[in-house]
Formats: sequence, C-alpha cells, structure tokens
Amino acid sequence: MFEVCLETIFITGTAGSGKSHLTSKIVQWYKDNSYYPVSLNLDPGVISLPYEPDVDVRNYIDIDNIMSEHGLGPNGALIMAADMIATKLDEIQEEVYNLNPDFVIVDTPGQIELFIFRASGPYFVSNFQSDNKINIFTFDGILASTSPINFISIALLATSVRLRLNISQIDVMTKRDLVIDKLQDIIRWSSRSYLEDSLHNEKNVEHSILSKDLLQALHKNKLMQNPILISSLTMSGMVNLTAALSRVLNLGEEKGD
Ligand SMILES: Nc1nc2c(ncn2[C@@H]2O[C@H](COP(=O)(O)OP(=O)(O)OP(=O)(O)O)[C@@H](O)[C@H]2O)c(=O)[nH]1
Ligand SMILES: [Mg+2]
Repeated sequence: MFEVCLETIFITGTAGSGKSHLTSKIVQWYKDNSYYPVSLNLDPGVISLPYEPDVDVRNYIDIDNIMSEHGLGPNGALIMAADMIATKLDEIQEEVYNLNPDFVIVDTPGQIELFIFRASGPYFVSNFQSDNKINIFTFDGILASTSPINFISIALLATSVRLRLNISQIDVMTKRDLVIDKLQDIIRWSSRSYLEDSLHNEKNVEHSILSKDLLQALHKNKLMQNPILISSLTMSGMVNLTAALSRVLNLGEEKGD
C-alpha cells in the first residue's frame, strides 16, 4: 500500500473523441497554474501521442511482443494488452508515487469497450490509490452534434461508463471549434423540453419514441448531465472544465454525483 496525496483525473470516451489532446491540455493548464501534474498513458496500443507521457503503460506492455509471442493479430493483441493493464497497477502506481505530483491525468485506450466493459479497466480505476478520483467522459463534438438521437446515444454510453467506473464524472463535449455552427442547438439540448421537441423532427417514429423514453429514464435518475463544451485547439471552455474539476475534487468523492 502506498501513501499518496494526489488527485486523479481519468479521461475516457469513444475512439478519436479527443482524449489524448485533452490530457495534454489539462496537464498544461495545471502547469501554467503552478501545480505539478503528470500524465499517465494507459493506452498500450497507441503509436504516437500529442504529449510526452510522464508514465507510460507501453513500458510494461508491448503490443508487438504480444502478437509474436501469442500468435495473435492486432485485435487479439489489443484485447490481451487491455486485460494486462490491471496486472501492471503496482508498478505504475509506484512510478506515479515516486514523482509525487499534485494531479495525475490518465489518458485511457481508444477502444473504450476494452477498457470499460472488461474487468481490467474498472479494476485499475478502483484500485489506483489517490485522495480523489474523477472521470471526464468526452462526447466527440463532431458525432454528438449531428442529431439529437446521436447526442442521447452518447449520453447513454456516458451513463454506462459512470456505472462501470463508479466514480464522480464530468461530461464534456470536445472539438467545440469544429461545431461552432451548431453551438446554439447543442446548448439548447441541455434543456430537456427542447431536446424532446427536437426529437419530433426525427423521421423514424420508433427511434424518436425510444429516444424520448431513454431521455426520460436518464433525467429521472439524474444521469443526464449537460456536457461542458471545450476545444483543445483554442482552449475555449477549459476554464469551465477546470472549475468543475475543482468543485468536484474539493468536495471530495460523491459517487454518482
Ligand atoms: N479541431 C479540433 N480537433 C481536435 C480537438 N481535439 C482533438 N482533435 C483532433 O481529433 C483527433 C483525435 O484526437 P485524439 O486526442 O488523438 O483523440 P483520442 O480520443 O485520444 O483518440 P484515440 O486514443 O485514438 O481513441 C486528432 O486529429 C486531433 O487533432 C479539438 O478540440 N479541436
Ligand atoms: Mg488517444
């Protein structure tokens, strides 16, 4: 067991949603504000990153070795690598602990189903020792903004992640700079009635009814969060995100908050 005094921020989301860029920007933001953050790359399959990780799971898990040693193709190797993450917890924890940071920002694998729905990812999140832990779930702005149904579908995925990880969660929508023309709609979708009204325009009536029912269930259980709109390119929204992080981290862990 290690004695730690740090805050851990996991970044999850669908493939290509902007997790790695957001990791680097949050690290930068904390550095600029006189904290000592470190980045932890937990994606064993990533080839290049937009930042130099301080701690890197690839030093412990080598996809090419897994493929050759076990005669696996790339997908099989990625599954095996994801399952191995939990077995490296102690070494990774020690590496982070030796750096003694204020914050550790954890970039997770692009294949969200391998990290969230198999046992290894939730085990790692649950057993990583930290004063507070929070998950930032990234809605890909490009995907989520295409229609109310897409928005609700990704909100459901965010809810699945919340259930699987069982730690506080903040939802963000990435790539704000690429969806400027849809910003008004996206902001209006934070109102349940506006979102429900938007579903009336859906051509497929069954999909529209199902989406409304799902939306109702999410609201009834207080699971529908308005994602914070951010851009890792322009840094817009970063102040709102870091303020939300501070609020949750200062309040301490409020599961399912
Ligand atoms: N314009 C714009 N592009 C972004 C932003 N965030 C990420 N991107 C781009 O989106 C692509 C994916 O970004 P990543 O940060 O690698 O996304 P990821 O979720 O880490 O991807 P995987 O780990 O492969 O799942 C890259 O081409 C980024 O340049 C953003 O805020 N604005
Ligand atoms: Mg990434």
